[in-house]
Amino acid sequence: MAHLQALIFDVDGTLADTESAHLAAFNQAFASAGLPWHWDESLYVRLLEVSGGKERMAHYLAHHFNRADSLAAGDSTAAIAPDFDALHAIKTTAYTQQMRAGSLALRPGIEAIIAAAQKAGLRLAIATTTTESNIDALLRPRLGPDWSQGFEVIEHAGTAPRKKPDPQVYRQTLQRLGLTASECLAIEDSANGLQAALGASIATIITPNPFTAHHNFEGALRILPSLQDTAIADLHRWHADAMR
Ligand code: XBP
Ligand code: MG
Repeated sequence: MAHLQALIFDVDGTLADTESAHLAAFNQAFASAGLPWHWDESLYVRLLEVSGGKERMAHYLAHHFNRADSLAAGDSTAAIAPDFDALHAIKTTAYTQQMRAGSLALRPGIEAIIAAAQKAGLRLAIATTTTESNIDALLRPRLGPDWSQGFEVIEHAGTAPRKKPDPQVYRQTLQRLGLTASECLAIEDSANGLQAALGASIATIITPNPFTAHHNFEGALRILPSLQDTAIADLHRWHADAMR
């Protein structure tokens, strides 16, 4: 039976409840670009079904934004054909500034489980849809300037362009770890993340958050409110149960 060797962490919504900050950054970018767009929380919960900030904005324009009304209101043509790369760069700058300046804590139990896993000799990796700069902006102030040394593999939007639920980011993580799926556990918060990990045959623990609590988590190994009360021994036991 395969033995647990590595934990693979998602970032947004899993390591920290970052989506409110992402939402604020999107709206800040729309305002600074002079776009007549504003996403409220209820719309963002729906838009989060599309992974990837650029993909999410394109989905919004295609499926939610009323071009005719906007043009009738005299909005600029930019509102109907924005440069998503440029807009996402503005958004990422706004988000990283928030992360570096803000007091957003990592989710309960995250720092402890990372430290305990390292002490127990488990290998750690990150498999996320967001950008490398966003990961650093979140983890550097909270885990210190050497945070990345604790993660042997970091796969992100820049290395895995096909976004969750596509399993690319997890398959590339396994390949770089040199491990099989049965030697790993994934930690996720969303249905897209679960489907991506299961697509790579990785047993997955879900820790939902207010943006994802309503998602379908069928196929998850465990659904936990957080990792606050989870010990490494629990992870080994749950993993062994899953391998039987
Ligand atoms: C969640 C996402 C990301 C963020 C926004 O990533 O889908 O798109 O919502 O970040 P994760 P970007 O896989 O870590 O849960 O604007 O950089 O995409
Ligand atoms: Mg997530």
